[in-house]
Amino acid sequence: MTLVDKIIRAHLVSGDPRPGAPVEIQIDQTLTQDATGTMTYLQFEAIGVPRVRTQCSVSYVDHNMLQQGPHNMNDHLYLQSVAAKYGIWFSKSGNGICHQVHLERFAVPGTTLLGADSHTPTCGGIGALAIGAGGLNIALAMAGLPFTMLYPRVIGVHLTGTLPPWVSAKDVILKLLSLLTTKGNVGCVLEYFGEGVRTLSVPQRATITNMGAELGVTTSIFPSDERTREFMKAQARARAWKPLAADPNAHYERVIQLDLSSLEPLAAISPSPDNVHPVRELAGEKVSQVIIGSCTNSSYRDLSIAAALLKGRRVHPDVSLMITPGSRQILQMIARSGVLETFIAAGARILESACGPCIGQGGAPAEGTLSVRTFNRNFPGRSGTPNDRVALVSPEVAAACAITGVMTDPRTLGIPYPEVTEPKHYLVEKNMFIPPPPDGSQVQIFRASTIGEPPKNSPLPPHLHATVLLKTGDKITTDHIMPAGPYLKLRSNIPEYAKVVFLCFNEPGKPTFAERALRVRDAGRHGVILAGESYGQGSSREHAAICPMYLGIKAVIAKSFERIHRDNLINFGILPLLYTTHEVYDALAQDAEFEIEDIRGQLQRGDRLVARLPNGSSFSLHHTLTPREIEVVLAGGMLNLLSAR
Ligand code: MIC
Ligand code: SF4
Repeated sequence: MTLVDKIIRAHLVSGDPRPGAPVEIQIDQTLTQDATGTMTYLQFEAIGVPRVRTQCSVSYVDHNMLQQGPHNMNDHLYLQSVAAKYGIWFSKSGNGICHQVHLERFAVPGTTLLGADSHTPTCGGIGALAIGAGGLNIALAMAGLPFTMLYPRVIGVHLTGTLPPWVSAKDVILKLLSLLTTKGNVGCVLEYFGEGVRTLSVPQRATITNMGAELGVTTSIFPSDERTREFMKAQARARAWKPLAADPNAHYERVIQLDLSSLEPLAAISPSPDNVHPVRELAGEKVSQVIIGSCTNSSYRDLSIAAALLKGRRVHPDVSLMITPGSRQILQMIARSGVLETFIAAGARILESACGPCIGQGGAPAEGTLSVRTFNRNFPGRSGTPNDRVALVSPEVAAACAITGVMTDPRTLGIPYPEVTEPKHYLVEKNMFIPPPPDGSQVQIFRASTIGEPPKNSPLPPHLHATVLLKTGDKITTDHIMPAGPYLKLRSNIPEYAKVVFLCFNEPGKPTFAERALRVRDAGRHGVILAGESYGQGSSREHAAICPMYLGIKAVIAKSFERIHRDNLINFGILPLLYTTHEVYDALAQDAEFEIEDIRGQLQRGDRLVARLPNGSSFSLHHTLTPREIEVVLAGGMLNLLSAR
């Protein structure tokens, strides 16, 4: 058995453990962050169980931290009170990025973790089966219900060799992104094995599993070995460690061979994390901004190696260098070790331990300039600047660019490779965690005017009178559907947030997508979206389904869907439909109208749907919905289905 087989079988509630088959698994731990958390907990409240039924649930505050206006802090106080009431750990704003902190304090090898954030697989670095999902799925898991997923196809990644100097974990995942791309990996899990594994520390492994999210895989996982034990011991959690590995003759669907010694510094350039080039080929391009941070690359080691390069040097006059430590533990440790002092002396700007510029909360680059970041995403406009140019790199490359002011392969600097070792002891204290009280039943929930109710959907209508509201191409990300940045503060207010659905496709002087959608809805028709391959890449934000639902969207028709977003659409009663021939895509223009008669009956009868155009001709669509998913869509979403029971 693979490691994935072992963990899934140990958590199997129902289903046939065979690749591609739906299975239900028990969830041990959950995590949420504030930007997805408010909706998650509003839905959890609606489900109505008195206390969480997981082994451990944690609510983090790390995304919305700017507190311009009351929105953010209203959310934080709401989250804190819900956590106390329902038995959830609360990690206060400033304590760090959810994935980094969860790895440090809570993640356990061999457990299942479901998180309301697409980078939840970070904890695969410690040997947990860590999966990102929409908030409603997290709410259901907290209520003790199993999580439904397709039994994954497990791809083995056989690591050999050792990373050469100046090459780091980021280059491993960038290499895999160049090989596998961001499309076509739905339903797979990457499982790492081989003698190269033990050359990587847990934080390095976590960089790799974190950015595995960009491949679109369900998760990525490393075995739990001596290095894992070392890390957990240094975090004063050795007792929670256990060894875990695939059987020596484990069967993988396929195996990718990766010799760590053969890698070199790489960079992924906008518009996609799979647009990967060797840094040496980009060398010399002027850089205006460098940011070292995010849940991908802000570990103690990452910041220490960047500081080692900057020691005794200064940031190039034309570069703005920003640092966001991944957690308060790391911030305190770099304060003690002198790394922080080195950054300050070199001319870096120190931001707080949070997502910050990674989710467009400040740090937008100047127009037409290159921003070099140690982050995981470079989707268009995500930085806050339209037509941005963002390079995703390792901390080593980022620090080199900060010194020279141009894209730089650090191997060319002539600096001896700094020796940075993992700390034997991390600084462990829990000042910014609030453990749940033994009995929360008397806790009053904090409610505020900026926090709305989760909107309700109506059941799927008997006939679909479809109007194509938008025709888009391939690789539409959830950042295209629901922008973050300045709009992030609207996450708890669906009617307001819905106004910016597909903002990037709005044209000046013309009605917005939201206005057109409401007009179609009020005319008694049903808005649909037509898209290409890999619709819904990126974030787990269920707002990319809730807000379109609020605007009356009933179906998305695409060539293929990404896993989390497909689940979110179904959870909120929006049909993910597929076309088999490209002719259907070509035949339908924006504003086209068509009818799907007796859509409810057609869905129940089979996987094909016949649609009719106004000229009388017809075309067919199909779906891959399970009987359970059909039930959810017919009811108009999971909450409707649950309340009907
Ligand atoms: C992201 O990196 O896009 C986010 C912001 O962390 C999201 C969650 C969100 O949209 O709130 C994610 O990755 O799931
Ligand atoms: Fe936060 Fe960025 Fe990580 Fe998302 S990818 S959790 S925004 S640091």
